[in-house]
Amino acid sequence: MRTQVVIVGAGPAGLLLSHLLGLDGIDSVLVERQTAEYVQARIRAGILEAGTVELLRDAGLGARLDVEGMEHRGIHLQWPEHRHHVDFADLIGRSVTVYGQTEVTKDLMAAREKAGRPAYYSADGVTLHDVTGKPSVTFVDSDGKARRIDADVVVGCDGFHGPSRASIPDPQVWERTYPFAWLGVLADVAPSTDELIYAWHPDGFAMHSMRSPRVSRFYLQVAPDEDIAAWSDDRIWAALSERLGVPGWTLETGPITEKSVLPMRSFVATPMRHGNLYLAGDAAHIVPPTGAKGLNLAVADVALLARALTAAVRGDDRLVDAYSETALRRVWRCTHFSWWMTSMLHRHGDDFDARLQLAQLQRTVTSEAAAKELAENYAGLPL
Ligand code: FAS
Ligand code: PHB
Repeated sequence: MRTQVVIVGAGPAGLLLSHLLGLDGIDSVLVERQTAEYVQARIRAGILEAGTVELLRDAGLGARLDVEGMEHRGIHLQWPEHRHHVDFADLIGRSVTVYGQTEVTKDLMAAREKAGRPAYYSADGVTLHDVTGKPSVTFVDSDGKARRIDADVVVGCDGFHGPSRASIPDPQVWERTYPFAWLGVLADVAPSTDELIYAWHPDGFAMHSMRSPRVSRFYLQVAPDEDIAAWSDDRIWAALSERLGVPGWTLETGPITEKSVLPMRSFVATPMRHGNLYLAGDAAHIVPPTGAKGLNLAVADVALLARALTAAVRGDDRLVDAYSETALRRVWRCTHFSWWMTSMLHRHGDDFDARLQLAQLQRTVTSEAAAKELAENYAGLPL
């Protein structure tokens, strides 16, 4: 089989890249290790930056988002006895939208189906070949048939554990693992808050997010090697009530439908291009989810790369030649912001560290300049 762009990985980055290239008349083929059902069901990000919402709308993917997405003016920052709203719309004129990654993936999959763009799911043994010359990708398809796809370009959208990054010789890698993880909880209960609550607490960080007016999403800071079996539903609700509680406020509880432990790391690998191989999304970088950047950064990479590949097909290589350097400027900005939010809100170190964190929180909610810095980074810098 031959195509212009073969995309390894059909998560949000791969699916969106395929869609954007298709809008510009560029053919692509997606090759995904898992089943479509598995990819679609993975519970991950929940917040879309203003720029991400605009891009999805402009790409014809905004119909359900405009009906089911919940626009939020800002977030609540909290520590014991104190809860402060940081209003992004007032501060910088931009907001964020709550719309789960599962919904974005569902919309992207429906668009791919409708456009009839080819995708191989349940592909085994995906291997990249000759990425600096005439690239190809080989694999065994779901019927057990060996396949080879020849392409002008290969794009690795295969996440942190995919094979594409390994095809870049001598990458420079930066990594920071954190001394804690998140216990993620999904519950069939109406949110007890209008907008997200990020709570610093002596017992550990907690967050109240949501997915719809009837489904809430929570996170609890736990040990990096936490055994999820140690967290009964009762223990989860008790910890969330304690860490999120402020005088006069009650956390509503309900049936927990999913719980999982999510490791926390910062990771950046450069370059994001090697010959005719490009990386986008988690294949090149990972941020701790405290800043709600992971999915949005993947979208930003893909928006940049789609424009660059389209220009290259039309004979102008300036954007593809600048892709890695341009993408990495935003990657490092988002890596810093995610590290900053994570370091400010999670209990680690000693009491001196705790006082520094509380001082930073106090500064952020009382200084317009400090609040604007958070707002600009959280709502997202212009794409
Ligand atoms: P993805 O990892 O989503 O997609 C990569 C795709 O490549 C997958 O479908 C995978 O199956 C496929 N693949 C891997 N190896 C392959 C191979 N050998 N051959 C073919 N295909 C292969 N971000 C937030 O902002 N908030 C959150 O709360 C949050 N929670 C997260 C929880 C978890 C458990 C994880 C892992 C990430 C979370 N993230 C969160 C970050 C997440 O949203 C990512 O940023 C986002 O999924 C990035 O999208 P992709 O780059 O497409 O990578
Ligand atoms: C989520 O709703 O899953 C979510 C929201 C904000 C974050 C991380 C995750 O920073």
